Order: sequence, then structure tokens, then C-alpha cells
Amino acid sequence: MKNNDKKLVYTCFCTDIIHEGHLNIIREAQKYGRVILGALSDKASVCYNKFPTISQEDRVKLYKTIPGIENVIIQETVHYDDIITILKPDYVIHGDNWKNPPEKAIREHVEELLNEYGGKIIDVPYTVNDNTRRIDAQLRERLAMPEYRRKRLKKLLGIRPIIKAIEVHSGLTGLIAEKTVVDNNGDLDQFDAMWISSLCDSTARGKPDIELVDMTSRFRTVDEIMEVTTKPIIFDGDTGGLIEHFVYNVRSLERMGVSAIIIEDKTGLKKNSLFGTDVPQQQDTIENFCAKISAGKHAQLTDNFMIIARVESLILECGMDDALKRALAYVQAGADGIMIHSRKKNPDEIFEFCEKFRKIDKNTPLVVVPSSFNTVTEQEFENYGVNIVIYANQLTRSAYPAMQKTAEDILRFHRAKEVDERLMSIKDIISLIDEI
Ligand code: SPV
Ligand code: MG
Repeated sequence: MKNNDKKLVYTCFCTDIIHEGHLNIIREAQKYGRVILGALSDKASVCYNKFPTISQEDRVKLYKTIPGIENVIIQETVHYDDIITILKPDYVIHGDNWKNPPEKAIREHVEELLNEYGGKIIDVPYTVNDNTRRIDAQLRERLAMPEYRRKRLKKLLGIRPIIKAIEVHSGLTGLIAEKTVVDNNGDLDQFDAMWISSLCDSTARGKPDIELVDMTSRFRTVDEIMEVTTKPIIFDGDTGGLIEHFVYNVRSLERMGVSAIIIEDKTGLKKNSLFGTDVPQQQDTIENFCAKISAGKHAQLTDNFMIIARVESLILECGMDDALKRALAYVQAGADGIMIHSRKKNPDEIFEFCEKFRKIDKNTPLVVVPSSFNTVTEQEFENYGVNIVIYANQLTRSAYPAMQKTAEDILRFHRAKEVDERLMSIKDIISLIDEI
């Protein structure tokens, strides 16, 4: 053991609670040498679905209380490149759960880096028992609580270069938004937030998107999604309705833990924006819509809830100047963000708006919904100063044709064998949902 004293062992944690699994890793690490512990930064933790519930500084303080550690340092990225370059540890030690996807990509990259100079990975059997399971569940539950969930969107706006939200309309689609992670050439990618679309919430009930599904029913959808997820929610509030009703709905959504409502500057019978001018649609006056925004801002009780104003001028072909004039007035009235919408395939008018808006307003978050202008990448939006991109209906639109084809084929073949190959297995579907 004497020689080992000089060896350097590195491990990285991204937890807010230390349990026996973590202590076990440290004990194992000590057998190989002196131990440096990394605390994964906030910036990296939020990409890793380990959204922190305590600050980075508090995590460092917490980790410093663990016996047997020489130092605690911040690991800025999910990948270990910087740390390995600087520390050149002899060993990197980790729970063996990182042998499985999606973390496998991280392990493979660490292995490559260590191989360059003869460093080694030590995989410690991952500790799973009732106690560690309970602590993990507690952490998830904490994130699902309204006070944590609500502030998460604002926090992400300060950390993420661009926020990706996906449409959800049920517990099951919520789980997809919550759990889907892909390994993009070693980078783990996932959605940051969920969009509760009026179009998809209505469609799932077989109803048109005309503010027919009442708020109580829409809140029920929110509640079902909240029961099984932790990610922040952006709620599609349609026109926001009457000012006298809007203030109640702001309070309700805020109390539930929703992070933001987006309301559009239309009035009367609302039709889906993607109809554009093919159907009669009426834009609200700037004065009335500003009054609605201000009333909502006065009604909310915390600083964490956001009211985002959606400008429909391009949809209704009222021109760029009108769009800009309205956006700036809505910000003045207290809007926490601007969503600019377009139904053109060509993104030029969206880019032009973003450029012109950003020349005047550098900070107010900008939101886009690229259903029509879907060739634009998140990186391009980011370059134009966009902060949130919402994939507003893609889960509904992918599920519906798949279900319809299955129904048709069962009718065609008078049995289900022919469709079975493209179905999720019964085993997978019953193990999809975590039990408490
Ligand atoms: C929704 O998803 O309901 C929206 C976005 O409001 S759009 O359908 O493009 O109008
Ligand atoms: Mg809508």
C-alpha cells in the first residue's frame, strides 16, 4: 500500500445526497491512492438529468465532509477531458452502472483518454439496496415538487445556450420527454422542458383546437404529466381568455408548479395558427393584450413564474413592423419572453424578426416553434439569439399514423400477428412504468 499513496485516484459525483454507494466508491478509491473528488458543475448536471436541488457551492461543501478525500474540485463538463489533462490521474473510479447506455459513452471516452498515458478505470459494483433506492426516489420527488419544478425553467435559461422543449399530452408522452436520452457522438442529449400544446391536448381528446377543452380539463392533463415527471412545463395558454379569468389561471398554474404560460395576441374564436389567414382570426389590440399581460404579472406570487407573449402578426400577415412594435410593447407591459410564430417553410421572416428584436432588446428570452420552418437547427436558432425552441406537435403526429396503420392491418389480416413485429413487446410495456 505504501506505493499506492503516491498514486492519484479521481472520481466524480453528481448527487445532492451522499449515501452508502458513494461512500463505498470513496473507500475503494482510497485503496489505490490519494483521492480527488470532482463535483459535476451545474452546467453539466442539467444536461445529465441530475438537475441539482442544491447549489454547486453547497455540493462542494457537502462533498468536503466525506472522510478520506484530499480535495474537491469542480468538473465543468460531463466528459472528463479537462480534468484528465490537468490531473493525469492514475485511476478513474466509478460505479459500474456507467457500463450501460447512455453513460457508456462517457466511460468509453474516459478509457480512451486514460489509455494515452497508461491510466486505468476501476469499476466498482453499483450499490443498489432499499436505502439507496429510497434516496434516489426522494431526490426525484424533490424535483417534482412545485417549488423546485417551477424555478427550473428560469434557472435553465441562465445555464443552457438553448432550451429544447417537446410536446407532451399525457403521462406516457411525459415519460418520453423525461427519459429519452441519446448519445450524439459521445454527448448525451435530452429535452430540457415540456410543452403542453393546446393543439395536441385537444387532438388527444378528439376535439378541435379552438379553446373548447376547458381549463379544468387542461389542468388535469398538467397534473397527470406532473405525477410522473420532473422537468419544467411550458403551458400553451391560447389567448389567455378574459383578463378576469386569466389572473385565476396564472395563480393556478403557478401553484401547480408550471414554469411558464404562453399567451397569444388573438381574441374571439381562436383557431390554430397554422391555418394562418385561411380562416378568420382576429388579433387583439396592443392595449388590451398589454393589460392582460400586466394583470397576469400582478397576479403571480413568486418570481419564478413566466408569462410569455406570443406575437401572431406574421401568422396573420400584418408585417414585420407590427410584429416588432407589439413585441416591444408586450415586454414593456411585463412579458418575461416573446414567442414569435410563422407558418412559412422558409425561416427568413423568423430570422429577420430575431435580428431586429435583438438589436433593440438583448435579454428578453425569445421562443420559436419550428413546425413549418423545420430545416433550421437549434444551433442556427441560437446564433439568431433564440433561447427556447419548442417541438410543438411531433409526438402526436408520429403516434397517430403508427396507430392508424396498426388498426388498418388488424382489419386487413383479421388477426394481430402481422403487426406484431413493429410493436413494443409486452415485457417492455409492463416494465416501462416505474413502480413506487
Ligand atoms: C400548439 O402547439 O397548440 C401551438 C403551436 O399553439 S401551433 O400549433 O403552431 O399554433
Ligand atoms: Mg396552441
